[in-house]
Amino acid sequence: MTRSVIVGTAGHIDHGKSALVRALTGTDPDRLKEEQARGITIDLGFAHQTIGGINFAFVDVPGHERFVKNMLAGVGGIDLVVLVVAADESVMPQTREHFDICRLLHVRAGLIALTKSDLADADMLELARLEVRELVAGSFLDGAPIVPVSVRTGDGLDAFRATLADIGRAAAARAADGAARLPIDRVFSMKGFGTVVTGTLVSGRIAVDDELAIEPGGRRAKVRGVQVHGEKRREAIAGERSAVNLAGAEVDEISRGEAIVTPGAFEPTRLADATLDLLPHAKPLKHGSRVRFHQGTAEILGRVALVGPHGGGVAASAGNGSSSRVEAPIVQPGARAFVRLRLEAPAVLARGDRYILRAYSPPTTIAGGLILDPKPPRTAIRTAAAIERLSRLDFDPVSADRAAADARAIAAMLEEAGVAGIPIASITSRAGVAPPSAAPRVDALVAAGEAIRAGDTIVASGVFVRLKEAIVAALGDHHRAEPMSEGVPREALREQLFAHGAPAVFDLALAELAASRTVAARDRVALATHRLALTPEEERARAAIERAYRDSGLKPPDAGAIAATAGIPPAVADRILKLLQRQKVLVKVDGLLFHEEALSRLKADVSALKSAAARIDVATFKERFGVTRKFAIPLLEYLDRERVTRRMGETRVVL
Ligand SMILES: Nc1nc2c(ncn2[C@@H]2O[C@H](COP(=O)(O)OP(=O)(O)OP(=O)(O)O)[C@@H](O)[C@H]2O)c(=O)[nH]1
Ligand SMILES: [Mg+2]
Repeated sequence: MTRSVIVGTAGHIDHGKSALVRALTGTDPDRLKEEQARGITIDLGFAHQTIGGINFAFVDVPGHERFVKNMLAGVGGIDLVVLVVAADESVMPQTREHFDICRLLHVRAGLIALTKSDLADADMLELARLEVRELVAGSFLDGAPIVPVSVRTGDGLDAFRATLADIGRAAAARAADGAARLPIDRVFSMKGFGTVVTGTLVSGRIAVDDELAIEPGGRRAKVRGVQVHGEKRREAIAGERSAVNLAGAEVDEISRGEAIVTPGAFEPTRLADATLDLLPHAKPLKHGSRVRFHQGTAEILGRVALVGPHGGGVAASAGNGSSSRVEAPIVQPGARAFVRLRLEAPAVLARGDRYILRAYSPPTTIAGGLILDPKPPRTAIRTAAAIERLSRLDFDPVSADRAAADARAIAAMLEEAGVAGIPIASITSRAGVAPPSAAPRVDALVAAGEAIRAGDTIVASGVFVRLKEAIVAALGDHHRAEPMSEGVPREALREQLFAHGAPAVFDLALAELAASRTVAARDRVALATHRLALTPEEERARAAIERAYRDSGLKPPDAGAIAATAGIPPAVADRILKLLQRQKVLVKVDGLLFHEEALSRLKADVSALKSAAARIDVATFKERFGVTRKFAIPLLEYLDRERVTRRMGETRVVL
């Protein structure tokens, strides 16, 4: 299959971006009436062409400073950039701004088109070349080809195509094994098809019949059709400009900025921890500044909370204690910092995403950065501990061993999640791990003894060990305080130690403690070594009461009478009666207590009547078991509940 490469244009207004795309593809990317009338690009334009055996998809962006937000919606998914500089005007403000944006987004490759070469003489061309070299020095475009072209004369176009194909060939492929993710840049309705969304598939695959989610919001939609470069396809893969026909979603329910994704792989979030690079010519950035956050095709208002400086460790004013406050920070132009982004609407984010910030007003590009944790816990941020935490989550997306960095991040996230643990599903978005790698990653953590898996949740091993210790300690305390209790009800123990934890984790801890014979876990949980400690008086009372109930069978005396006859103080009798019920020696039936043996025997006797196809009514029951109506009615109803009999009118059948 032919490689697909997505090329974005960038550059100042009127420098010939759209004209170049048209010359290369034969398609005018300025499709809006207003664009054609005004001769400028307002919104994104799209065109495609096979050049040198590569399918190039062009995303043409507007240069006008008022439409930078549209440029940002287009540049997110590109593989390489054509920085367009008109030879007769050279480097201008949006040349710089667009270039800054490409750098902040870590666009990896590109080339420079010195357009309108027919309007410049040799000196002007040389000057423009020099200025461009100076602009890109030290960046990803340092040393990139600078190709003079004229769409008027056609000069340089062949050389440009050849250079573009070379660079396209070298562009890295995108992750097709990741979760499907397509930030939407256009939504429209097509006659006979219904809703169509377009965008760059930045990861994963989208195939016909896939069930996808539209995030934020989580609405589901089914893929009815897929087109890439105007051709019908069974599936689109990462790195392709795709048009997706959706069933079950109306055009007015979807907008640019949303994304279609694998359901469950991305949790929309209003909070994200990130690195931030402030541009050298931006103003110092204050804590709490209101900004425009751009990621994918979305623009969301928000504020930047400054956590602290990047790299240089903890600020000198931070002190030593991990809870000490860091001095109210400010980011200086050109510096990098750790920040927490607080968004006013949810975003679809994953660890490793690049983002751009523009000032609230005037809306100029000021910064960009890397998402480290798209779902951080709501902890204090201006502390040395917060800086330390972000240092652990930090990674260099270009040179770092991503798997090792993500493993470190998962370990840090696990630790801070404590007893709540993290759902295995969320390591896709929070740790940026592709879904097929999530299970092996979890297996590796478990094998390395760093985590415990319980159901769909993983918790840090340390947390799990401490939980088991806490269970043992709590049971010890309980037994000392209440030697007559056989233990703590399971739910009460969970509430006491683990109210915020995942139930499966608690169950696993108990199961392991039971397997190692440390505890006995039934309805109540006790240490395995626990024996009921009854005083001699209590032991005598227990024996007397139990005997009284056993001997009286289905006609037990009143509890008070038993105590009085045996000379047991009421308080002691009360404790013992409760104990015998917890131990299920005595069973309560409609307020009456019976010995368990008597009830078992009754059930067996009644069941035995089945062979005789007998029916029982109250009179026969009274007669057969020698009991009065006072006992007969509750006992018969008890037998119904136990499914030994079933009532039919005035009689009962034995089941
Ligand atoms: N002489 C000459 N004119 C050119 C050349 N390329 C573009 N132009 C003209 O420059 C003007 C602007 O070109 P566009 O391609 O619309 O510029 P743009 O960069 O897309 O502008 P925006 O999208 O609004 O930022 C048009 O009138 C083009 O005809 C060229 O190589 N030579
Ligand atoms: Mg244009």
